[in-house]
Amino acid sequence: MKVAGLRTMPNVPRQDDYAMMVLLVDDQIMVGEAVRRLLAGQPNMDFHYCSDPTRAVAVAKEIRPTVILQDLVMPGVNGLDLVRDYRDDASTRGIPVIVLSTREEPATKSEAFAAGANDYLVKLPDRLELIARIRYHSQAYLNQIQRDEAYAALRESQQNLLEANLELQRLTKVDGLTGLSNRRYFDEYLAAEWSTAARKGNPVAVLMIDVDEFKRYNDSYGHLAGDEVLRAVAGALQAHCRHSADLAARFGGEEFVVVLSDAPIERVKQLGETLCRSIEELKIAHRASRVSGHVTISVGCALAYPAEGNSPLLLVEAADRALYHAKAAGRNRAVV
Ligand code: GH3
Ligand code: MG
Ligand code: MG
Ligand code: MG
Repeated sequence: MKVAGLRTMPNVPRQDDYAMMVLLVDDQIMVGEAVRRLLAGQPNMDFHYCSDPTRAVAVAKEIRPTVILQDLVMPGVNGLDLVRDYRDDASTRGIPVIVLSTREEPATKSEAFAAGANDYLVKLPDRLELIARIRYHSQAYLNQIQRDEAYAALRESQQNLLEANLELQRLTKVDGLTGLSNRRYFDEYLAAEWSTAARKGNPVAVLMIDVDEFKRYNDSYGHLAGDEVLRAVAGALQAHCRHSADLAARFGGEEFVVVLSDAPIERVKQLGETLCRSIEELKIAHRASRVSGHVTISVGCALAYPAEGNSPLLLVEAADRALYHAKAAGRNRAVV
């Protein structure tokens, strides 16, 4: 018997990773024995026989066949119903089913395909044809599984890449030491806030914050302890910024910056003073400070309405000048 085209089927590559597993469901022990003999000695092919059709689905779930040979006429069970049962269960849905029946009428064959069968052989088939069809369907199934797995792996790696990219994107905005937004993000944010404020006719405020006597702190306690202070200051700043409306960022070194949008100057000044008090209240010992026995900050506040001759840069410079005045006036204070 010639089996047309099997050699050239593109979806049937050689693949020996998985054994083929044939499950025969047939009430007649003689058929079971006959098929067992037909398949005897086939390399890379296991055979399991189930004579009890009421157990067929459970057995299929358990042994995970790569193809099912399904009898049609069995006592109390219609083989076509079994085919539908395989198709209904997620774990057996994809398993190819070859109907194996003594019935030869085209209408029965047609019904079998309609029920979800993949192939139809009249009992008992020629050995070579049976083996060829088993191999063909098993291999197609194994290939499909492999494609599903490859696809799932691809999806997973794409997902990982996506997440890694998001994380990288996040990291470009974050200061590594303090976890606050970094200078790059501050610049972007301020420019965007400036545009929004220009559209709405709102003011934008910047608070420039500098740790007092920080060089002395490093000299006295060491650079690592200094880093801890920067983290603590960053945490306090963050805690005092309204979550979405304000931005706290590390401007660079021991300097921080806060952006307030659409806030009256009173609130800006008030926040500056609150920040000074909150750092003082951290009570981080600073024995070398000439300001107080604890770490303190100075804050320069500036507010501007976006207009001709004004710019984010000028606003930052104004905050910086106010900071200079806060330093000159004795530190540990906020100046507008
Ligand atoms: P002032 O009260 O006038 O601000 O005095 P200051 O000592 O704080 O000012 P100065 O600008 O002279 O010193 C800033 C110091 O901040 C110097 C530098 O070593 C330290 N510094 C800058 N970045 C970091 C950092 O990331 N970690 C630590 N530990 N120190 C830093
Ligand atoms: Mg039968
Ligand atoms: Mg400084
Ligand atoms: Mg300083």
